[in-house]
Amino acid sequence: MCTSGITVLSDIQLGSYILPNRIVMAPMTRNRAGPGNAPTALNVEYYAQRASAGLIVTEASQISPEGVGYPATPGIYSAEQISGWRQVTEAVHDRGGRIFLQLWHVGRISHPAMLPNGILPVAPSAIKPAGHARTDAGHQDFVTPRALDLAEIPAIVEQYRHGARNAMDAGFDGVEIHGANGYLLDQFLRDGTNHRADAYGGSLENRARLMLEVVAAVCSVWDGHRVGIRLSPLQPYNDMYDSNPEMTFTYMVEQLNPFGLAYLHIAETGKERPGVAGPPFDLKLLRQCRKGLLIVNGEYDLATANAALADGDADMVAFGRLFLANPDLPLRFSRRTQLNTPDPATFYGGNQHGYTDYPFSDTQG
Ligand code: 8OZ
Repeated sequence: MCTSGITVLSDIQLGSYILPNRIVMAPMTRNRAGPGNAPTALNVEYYAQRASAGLIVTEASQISPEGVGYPATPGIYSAEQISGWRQVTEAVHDRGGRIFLQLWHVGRISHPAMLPNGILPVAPSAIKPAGHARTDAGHQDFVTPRALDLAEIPAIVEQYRHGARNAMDAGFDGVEIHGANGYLLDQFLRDGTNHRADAYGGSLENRARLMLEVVAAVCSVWDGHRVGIRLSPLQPYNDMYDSNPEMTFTYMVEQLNPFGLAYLHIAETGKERPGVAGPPFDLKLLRQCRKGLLIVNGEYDLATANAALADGDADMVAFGRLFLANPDLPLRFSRRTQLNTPDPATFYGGNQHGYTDYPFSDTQG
């Protein structure tokens, strides 16, 4: 039942920005960065085409060479990468858009073949994920990662701070901390992957510590109202599990409140497979814990997104596949034009095909 007149096309204030609509382009790995993991002119075109989003969140971008886990994903640690991203932010701003960079460290979801000098991936604990890494040389079984020493953790936090500063140099409007989907921060947070016995493991307070230190570091560079964070409480992807996601994630959301972040971004994936990533709970609980703006993401369409906004279950809705395939998604929603169909064969890697050649509605008959 609709309780307000708010729709995806209503404007919204996000921190100090007034956004023209509530449609977020979800972060999507597309594996099309250039040499040196730097964004290219092709990436500039892709993001510029989608500048009518209320907010673009970029694909996940590594904060260090040790944080890389997949081929041709962009980074935010080198001068070349900053300059590539600057072309992206300028093109998006020229078209009136807003864009946040997603800060990423994959932790154990990597392979020596992807890492400098063939080193082992790092993780909270030496627990090998089931499955395989996607390396430059094709799929290879995951390896057992190396548990980070307590003394190494401050340097990880510094990598996030450095990435955040580089994102500012590259002209972004803010940053999103990738705390989701089984990557490093999520590996620390959930107890299936964190078996540490020091200040970063064991109790929930300890498991949440790294993520909160990273948030504090990023907020030392950017005002909190230009920082978002993404969590995925029920996501089993990357062999993730938590014995009590309701407790873990309600705690985390409450701990985040004092930072005054621009938004909390919840990836809802996994709710359709209750029990796989841990005992299920109603994600709406997080809405109640959250003081501030909430973005939801997970297979929404125009009708379900409008219903979520009208019912007050979220403030903005992120679209992944639909935005990938429809560069002018807000216009199509406003005109209720038919949508292009996303082609999974071209999601990851390749060239402009399936990337920048999805038609705009005004170029279709
Ligand atoms: C799909 C393929 C590779 C990486 C995530 C960054 O799940 C990703 C990702 C998604 O957050």
